[in-house]
Amino acid sequence: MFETIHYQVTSAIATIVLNRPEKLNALNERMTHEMLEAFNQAAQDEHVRVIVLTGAGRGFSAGQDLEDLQHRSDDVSIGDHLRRGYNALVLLMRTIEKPVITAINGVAAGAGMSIALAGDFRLASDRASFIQAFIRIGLIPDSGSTWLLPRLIGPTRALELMTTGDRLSAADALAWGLVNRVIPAEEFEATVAAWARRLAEAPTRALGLTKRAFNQALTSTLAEALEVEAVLQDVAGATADSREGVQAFLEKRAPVFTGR
Ligand code: LHQ
Repeated sequence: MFETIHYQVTSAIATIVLNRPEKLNALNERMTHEMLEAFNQAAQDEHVRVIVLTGAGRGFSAGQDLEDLQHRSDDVSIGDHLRRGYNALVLLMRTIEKPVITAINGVAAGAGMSIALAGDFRLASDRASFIQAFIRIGLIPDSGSTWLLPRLIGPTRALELMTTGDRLSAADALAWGLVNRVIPAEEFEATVAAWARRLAEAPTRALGLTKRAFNQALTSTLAEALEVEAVLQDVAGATADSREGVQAFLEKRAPVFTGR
């Protein structure tokens, strides 16, 4: 049973809701570990074909719970705290071979912003905003922000956000390429659900393999990327969904993908 998050699977969509709204879903140790557990469950559940992560209330996540941090016993260093929790979580989100939507309903600050960035599809409400809050408390960006942010918005803008801790609006996040869409708050839930449904009906294996090839290519040479494509295309080409896609095209009908 989860205490700090809600986890629900409906129609092949796993939804994880961060649920400490009174603290803008600030992350304590329990919450980070429950998120890890939920993502692992979703990864292993063959009925799940897409994962949505969002926040309850007016925030997505305000990052590390600073009260919790202050009361932390000193036998675990901050580095180990990161290694055991946030680092594992962000790596899992990026390597799960199912699409992950981060539905950013409100403010995403510190590690909360890093986790928002780790989604494959980042959908923001027009009430969302983004803060590299680390510098405001004398820390450096963590939980993947140093790697993810410059790749999404370029080094100039990334370093400015990291060193000023200034708040980025949803509109600027869209203009800078940090999010896929900005959606009016009243339409947010329905629009996220429509994106999730579309992804849940897509060829899941091919989506997962695309994610693997895409992520590997971010750190490889062209020659390496071409080889990864060739290897993974063998795998994709042998799936039932690929056979169905070709068959449906030839029969001039819409394909029905099963995720296998
Ligand atoms: C909070 C928090 C919070 C506790 C709002 N903690 N209560 C670092 C170190 C070690 C290990 C691992 O990782 C990290 C990575 C990090 O994430 S470092 C960055 C940590 N996060 C921050 O520094 C952000 C702190 N929060 C804020 O600056 C503001 O709350 C923002 C700008 C996010 C939102 O501002 P407002 O909309 O004005 O809301 P608020 O400040 O009034 O917050 C609402 C409540 O939530 C409030 O409690 P209260 O009892 O007064 O109603 C806040 O104290 C609480 N809260 N963030 N991170």
